[in-house]
Amino acid sequence: MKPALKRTLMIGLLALLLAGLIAGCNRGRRDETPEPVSAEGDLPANALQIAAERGLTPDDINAALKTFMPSGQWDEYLMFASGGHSGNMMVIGIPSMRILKHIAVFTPEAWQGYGFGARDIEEMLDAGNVNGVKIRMGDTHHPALSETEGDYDGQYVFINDKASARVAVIDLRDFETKQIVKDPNIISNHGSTFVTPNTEYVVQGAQYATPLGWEYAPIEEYEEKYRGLITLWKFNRETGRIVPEESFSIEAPPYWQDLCDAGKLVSDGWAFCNSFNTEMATGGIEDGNPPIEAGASQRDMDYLHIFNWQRAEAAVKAGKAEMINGMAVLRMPVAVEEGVLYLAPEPKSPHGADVTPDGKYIVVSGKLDPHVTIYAFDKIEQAIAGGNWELDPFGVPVLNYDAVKHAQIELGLGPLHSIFDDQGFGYTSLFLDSAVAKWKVGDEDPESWQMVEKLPVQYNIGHLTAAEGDTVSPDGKYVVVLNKWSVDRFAPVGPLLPQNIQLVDISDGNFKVIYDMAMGIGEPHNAQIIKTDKINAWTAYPEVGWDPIKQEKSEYATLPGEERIERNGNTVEIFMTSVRSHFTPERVRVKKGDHVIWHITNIETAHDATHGFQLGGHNISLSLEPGETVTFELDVSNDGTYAYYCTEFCSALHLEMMGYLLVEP
Ligand code: RUQ
Ligand code: CUA
Repeated sequence: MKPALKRTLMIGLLALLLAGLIAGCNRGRRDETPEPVSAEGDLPANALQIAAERGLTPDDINAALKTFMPSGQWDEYLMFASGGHSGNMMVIGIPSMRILKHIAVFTPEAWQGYGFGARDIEEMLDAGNVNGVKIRMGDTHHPALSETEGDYDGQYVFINDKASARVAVIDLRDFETKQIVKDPNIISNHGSTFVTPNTEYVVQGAQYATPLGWEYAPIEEYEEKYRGLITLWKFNRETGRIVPEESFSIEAPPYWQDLCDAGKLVSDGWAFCNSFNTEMATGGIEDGNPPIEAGASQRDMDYLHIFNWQRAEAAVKAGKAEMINGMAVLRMPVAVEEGVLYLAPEPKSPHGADVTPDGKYIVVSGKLDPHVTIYAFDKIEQAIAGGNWELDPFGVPVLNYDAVKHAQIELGLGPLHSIFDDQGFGYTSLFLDSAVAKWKVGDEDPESWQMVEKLPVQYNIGHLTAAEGDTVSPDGKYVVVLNKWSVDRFAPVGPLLPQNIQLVDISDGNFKVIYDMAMGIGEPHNAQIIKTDKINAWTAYPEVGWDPIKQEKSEYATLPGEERIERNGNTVEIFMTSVRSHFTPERVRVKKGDHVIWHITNIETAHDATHGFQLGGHNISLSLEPGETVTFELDVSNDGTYAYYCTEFCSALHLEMMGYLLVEP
């Protein structure tokens, strides 16, 4: 056979193989729909037999029918759940509870090329470093979807890192982290992230008080030098970035600010954070002091922090803030003077503060109080207008409890967080009871706020979330409870057990657990659930040569035919492309001691045509989504022969998608 003919045949064969492979993957939704069963129709003859053999109860069958998603069909909702001390976030389909994605945020994840060489990502992670220490972990707690007029708009999601007081921005066009900001004045945050109704600001409450800038001060000087803080991170929707220069903080007493929620509709402009440890306990059991948990639980009341971010913004614009470590801070006396900051007593070690969908009430749960306490926003306004307060030791007005407290509902032990549905019910997690309390959201009549029923869940429950539940118009249908301590629910996998989620059906008056899901990673703190069709994610980047961090075409975009290796002294710059099933160039020759700048453009535009790139011996792992350009840099300090290859099984000839890095001595 002539070599030319042989080559043509080979290429033809390859093309066939590839076409077959691509056609073989049935990727869309179900294309031919068999007749669904009708309500009067018969079930397949063996349905009951299967159920009987598996020992299923009618409730089990009901649960299975409500959660099963036929192959290729999409879930109605997406849940964005924190991954806790994994430092990342998870996307889970509801009602199937299928895990769709881990989004790397604070912690490197090799499979998505996050934090293993990609230059822009390293720079972004470095923006979250603390005093020069590279921070490559996090403790994510509260995801917040961006909102327009108090409704999730599907554009962005934010999440905090409690451990180092950082906030991240994730763009929902590609579900990737775009920015990490570090608060320069606090070292931990918790009441974060929560957005104002038009995502003007991302609200962040501190947690453990330190001197501002966490500089050293003896713990004996706690009251004098340690402070709490509430930060309003300004968000620019057009650039998709938090703007630290336009952000500001409000100094607060060294009570430990906890969960926050922004006001909405009638209470727009205000935000609410509760606090615990108004005792200002600092522990020291080793010195014979009461342990922190006892010291911090002595008083009957802690303080709900009530602040007006619009007035704070105006005061900052009027030059009334002080710059502290590069951040505008409204000091406490100024915040009080400007009518920005108030406190209201709240029963025993509160945790969650949640604003009702109509913005009229704030529901506070005291961990050590069996009630939720409901504050009426109009009563808060009246107390403020009427000067109905006393001053706390820091000169902050404490509104009269009886004047602002509207109602209380006794729910059970250890209430933590509340969420709402579309039928006028609230749901509160009961940590100690391992249950969810359902209660009637009342009106001006305090007696109208009533306990309805309690649903036992199988673990100690922390947060709970509902479909579109933090918006001005919740959907109802589903509540997801986020648990700790799975004990005996799953087959043993060693002493470190998976943490868990349960799906609760609340449609049509139901109130039943219909799915148990192990997350497989760290504690799911909070989550938000959005309608899937509100999200318009890209299937490929808009142009070949895309820089996902800047969300524009990269200056290093390399098109077919432009591949090259340029040497300039000791610096070698590589412009590479990837396409099924090769990298070009396939041989990269450098010398020991060279500095290598390596750009790779995935020139594919097809849905799902991702290539990966790992370079043995160099800690490099990249993910090249269709159209993406990635750059990494290397100081080549060892000579030798190294292989780089594609990590995504992208075609039948994926194993051949490799090349050699030849480092001459
Ligand atoms: S926490 S279980 Cu939000 Cu970090 Cu309450
Ligand atoms: Cu590209 Cu495997």
